[in-house]
Amino acid sequence: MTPRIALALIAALAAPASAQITRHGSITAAGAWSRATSSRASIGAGYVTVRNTGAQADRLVSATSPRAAKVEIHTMSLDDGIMRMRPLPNGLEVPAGGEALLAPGGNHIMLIGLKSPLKAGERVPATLRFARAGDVRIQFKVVGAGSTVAGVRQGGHQ
Ligand SMILES: [Cu+2]
Repeated sequence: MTPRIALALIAALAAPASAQITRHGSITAAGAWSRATSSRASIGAGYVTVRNTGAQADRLVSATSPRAAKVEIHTMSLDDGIMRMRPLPNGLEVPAGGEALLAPGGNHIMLIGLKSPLKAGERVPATLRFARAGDVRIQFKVVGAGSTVAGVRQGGHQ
């Protein structure tokens, strides 16, 4: 891959994440985004990068959104060649001075029981609850369903 193509790819990957940054205490949530859902979908996934500038580890323990009946913190793993997702019972650690990446193919925020489809261009509010930093409000910027940021198909849940 030439450097020029690599740069273009990085730009494409970063595009939906260019949006906004929310800071609360030592926790920063940046580039929250989600993919538009079909009219019949009852679930959606949210992605965000969480940074911890504090001296102690923090933990994303739960999340809520007015747009979903329930919100879970999920991880993804390969199970017999099929990507499956499951809730993280103890949430997700954000190491001191480090970050937790919630991205396609890996950890993500699962919006369950969508009250209405996620539409491209809108911003879906959510609150991330951290063990130390408390509540951090974010907005998932919804991008078109066709913009496959990482080309990951989601398994499980069906
Ligand atoms: Cu999930």
